[in-house]
Amino acid sequence: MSYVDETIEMLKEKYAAQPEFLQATTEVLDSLRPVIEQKEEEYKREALLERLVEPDRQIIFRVPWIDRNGQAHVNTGYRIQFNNAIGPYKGGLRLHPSVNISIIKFLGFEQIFKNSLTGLPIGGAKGGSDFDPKGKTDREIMSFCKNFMLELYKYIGADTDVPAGDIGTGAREIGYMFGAYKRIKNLHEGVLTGKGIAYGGSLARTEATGYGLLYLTEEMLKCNGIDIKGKTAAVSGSGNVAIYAIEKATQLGAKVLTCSDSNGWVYDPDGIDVAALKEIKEVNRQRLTEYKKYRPNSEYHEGRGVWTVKVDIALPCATQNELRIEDAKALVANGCIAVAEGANMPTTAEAVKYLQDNNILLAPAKAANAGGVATSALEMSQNSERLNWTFEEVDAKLRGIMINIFHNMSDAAEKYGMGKNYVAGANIAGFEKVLNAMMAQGVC
Ligand code: NDP
Ligand code: 2IT
Repeated sequence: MSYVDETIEMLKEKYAAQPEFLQATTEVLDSLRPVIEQKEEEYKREALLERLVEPDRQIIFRVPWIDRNGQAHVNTGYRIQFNNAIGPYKGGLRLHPSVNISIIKFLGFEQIFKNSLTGLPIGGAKGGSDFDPKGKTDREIMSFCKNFMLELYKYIGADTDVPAGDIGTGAREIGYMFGAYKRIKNLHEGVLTGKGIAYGGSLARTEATGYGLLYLTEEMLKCNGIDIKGKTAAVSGSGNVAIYAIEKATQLGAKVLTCSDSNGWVYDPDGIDVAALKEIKEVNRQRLTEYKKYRPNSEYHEGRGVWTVKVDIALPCATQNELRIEDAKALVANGCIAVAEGANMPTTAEAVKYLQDNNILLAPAKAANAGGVATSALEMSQNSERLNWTFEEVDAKLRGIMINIFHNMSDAAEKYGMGKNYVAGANIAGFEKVLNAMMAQGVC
């Protein structure tokens, strides 16, 4: 049995109860075969793959907090420090009731390769809690965030581990957490990214993931002889990534017909109105049912459905495994040409295969949504030099990074004879730098 297969078998046995982690590791390991086969004996002797799939550290802790009626509650907090071969641990914090060890481990594992692809010196980590921010008051959110940091502060630092936002964690939550860290440690350092502009945040970090997704998509289409201008797109989600993906897609001349939240979805034949969406989601924190009040021509539907709309480009920007085999079939049947993943692992393994078999250009998450963490690393640089760059400067760097990522993954796919398999290309290109660093640093 090959070293890759042995490692996959070991994972299946040891982590049978962690399906998302198995899905992410199996996909990556499977596509690393041509790299591993070159020096299989040497890598095996160093237990390279076993060390790659086992996090450096898994921190799980209790988070008590008090609600508006004085009632105390307890949630579970996580921080998985996966790999710091190429830089300090870096990755977001997810606050969502579905959070569990399998989800945080899959996200942390993906982050290793994504962060490497940015070309910047950042290792992989992820964290969060099964706390549900929905329907909570600001005071309740503050109580949770302060108590979360009361434990997390022990394990993080500007040169150790730098958390950031993810689902359910935006500027408000980062602010409360930063305040707690500063108070406990008496240190005003760049320990979190996605901070407010007034206290060390970077311009364009809010926009970065969505904008970066479109910069990479535009380049991928261009290199395949397609102009993004005039194309139609379907977006899922209506959070941070989705909003700025819609904004940039519209600026580039595409028309976005859909968006969604966990209750339902919107179809707007005139193109999603980003200003209305920002007011509903960022300012008022309401549900998408409100959208029709701004755009009477639009339709609101309960449940799932964005992938049934006929579009040229699909941009999943909500959550993992949201684009399933039946959705992939509907997209292909409707003549879709490209899928670019804004969310982490939004496409099921079966759907990935179907899309690739049908020659859809598929830009995988670890490349396509790397603009967020890349700009976080730019925020870290600005914090270190105690300077602030302009929006234009950060945005230009972001665009350069995304174009570079596209070419690196495309070149890697070509180098190993995998054509336009960007999924494999991104895994290999992200892995190579981590591999070199791990081998140079010896068994540790
Ligand atoms: P937000 O919390 O801002 O928005 C999440 C959106 O997705 C909301 O519209 C939410 O709907 C929807 N959603 C979340 N979970 C589910 C679910 N289980 N089923 C259906 N809909 C769901 O998060 P972000 O926009 O920041 O993150 C979206 C995705 O992008 C995630 O996969 C995240 O890991 C990834 N990502 C984020 C980055 C960032 O910088 N923020 C960077 C790179 C990737 P509702 O409000 O109803 O829950
Ligand atoms: O999934 C991701 O890359 C993020 N949530 C952003 C992480 C970061 O450190 O900015």
